[in-house]
Amino acid sequence: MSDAFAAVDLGASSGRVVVGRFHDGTLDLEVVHRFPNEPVRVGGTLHWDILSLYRGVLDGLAKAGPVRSIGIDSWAVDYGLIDVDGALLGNPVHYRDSRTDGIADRVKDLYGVCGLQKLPFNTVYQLLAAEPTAQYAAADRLLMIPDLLAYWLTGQIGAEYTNASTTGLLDVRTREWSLPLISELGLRARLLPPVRHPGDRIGDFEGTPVIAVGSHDTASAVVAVPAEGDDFAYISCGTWSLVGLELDEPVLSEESRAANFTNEGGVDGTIRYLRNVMGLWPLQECVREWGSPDLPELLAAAAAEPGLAHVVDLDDPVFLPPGDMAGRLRKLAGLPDDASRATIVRCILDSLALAQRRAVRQARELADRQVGVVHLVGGGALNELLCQLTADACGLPVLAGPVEATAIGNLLVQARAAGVVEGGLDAMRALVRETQQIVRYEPGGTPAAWDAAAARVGR
Ligand code: ADP
Ligand code: LRH
Repeated sequence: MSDAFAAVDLGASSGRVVVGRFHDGTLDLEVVHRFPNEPVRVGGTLHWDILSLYRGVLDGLAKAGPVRSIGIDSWAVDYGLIDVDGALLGNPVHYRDSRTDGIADRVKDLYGVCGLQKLPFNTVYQLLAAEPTAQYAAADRLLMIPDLLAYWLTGQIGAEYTNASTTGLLDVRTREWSLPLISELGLRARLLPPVRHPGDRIGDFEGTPVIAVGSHDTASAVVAVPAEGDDFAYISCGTWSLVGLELDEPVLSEESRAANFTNEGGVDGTIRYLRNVMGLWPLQECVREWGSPDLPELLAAAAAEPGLAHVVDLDDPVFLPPGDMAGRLRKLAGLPDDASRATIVRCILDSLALAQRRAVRQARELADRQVGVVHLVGGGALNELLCQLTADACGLPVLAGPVEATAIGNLLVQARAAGVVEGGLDAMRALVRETQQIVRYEPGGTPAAWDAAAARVGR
């Protein structure tokens, strides 16, 4: 067992259990179990298949063998409601479900309290959509997805801070639940369990400690950004691209609110100042519609297409829900019905690089910070074309990797809690730099072409 830890990392497209072994300044990773995360529509509502995910967690932990501790992270904003007996009330609803349509516009602006970008699916809007239901009436506690899984493993309830910071109900200044806001919105404060922090011990699963990590996957990913110094931007690139900076304090200016930038809570008291960019979701959806053709082949064909021939504003909320993604892209890009898959994929990747450039530039200006390099972590780091396009679009070097940044950030926080790793974020990042593969992409291409493309999408 020695210094082995298990990270449970649930992304919107797949889950994995990763064992990390720390030894003499090295970190070896082994993905011991990977399982799909496939939402299910029931009675018109899109749900997460939470029991199948829990099965994946249990199978993964069994394969992991003896470890010093377990940490769990997942995508943000979604939750399960439990009743007074601790039973789950219904399957958690997927943030891409339409039940929140229009709700954010009916509620007062919350930016001054929670500092979050207005996304239709923030937990607060989901709760307001759920509030008239019998399920809500019967609920005793709300548990965010990693907290729900930790509850099933340990019997202990709590709300891990980084993920709680994505609900819209946490005060960005005090870092505690905003009781005045909760009551003003007519919600029940009792639903929200006490806040716990990365490094806290949650309880035990079959004799193994379960430790709170940055349970928001993006918070764990940012821990493992292999940056040196502070003049970096990061892109945590998977289903979403989370594009931004690490700050000590939130930015709550009117300009920041208008640009829809978020101030999420990070590990070690940092602020994740970022915006959600649509990420690889449009590509994932096209690949699903097309019957899962080989991705590397598709990307090679896209690389051979002319660049910036067709671009769309990928931040357009029209792309949020699942289904007929290629049709929506063709319509917005003005492409014919018989546009090839390669053309569509190139359009997605050019448009994603353009949206990432916009977010990097805005973050830099709004936070008044220098950015000399962009770190791109997550599954997107495997997409060489996207990494190069991002370097070209931003006019900055892109350092791509690690692919499993989220699991690594999860493992590092556990290892530190156990005293196996010492120091702050700088020390943890140095360990990532020294042990993981990182690929550098230099900016090339024609900056004016990206300016022209930005003008074409009107942003
Ligand atoms: P999430 O955590 O949101 O589920 P990941 O970080 O696992 O997302 O990234 C998944 C994405 O990574 C896929 O949608 C795909 O676009 C990209 N990806 C995975 N493998 C490859 C590969 N071999 N080449 C290029 N891209 C890849
Ligand atoms: C990425 C992520 C992102 C959230 C979204 C719901 O997986 O956690 O940070 O905004 O999912």
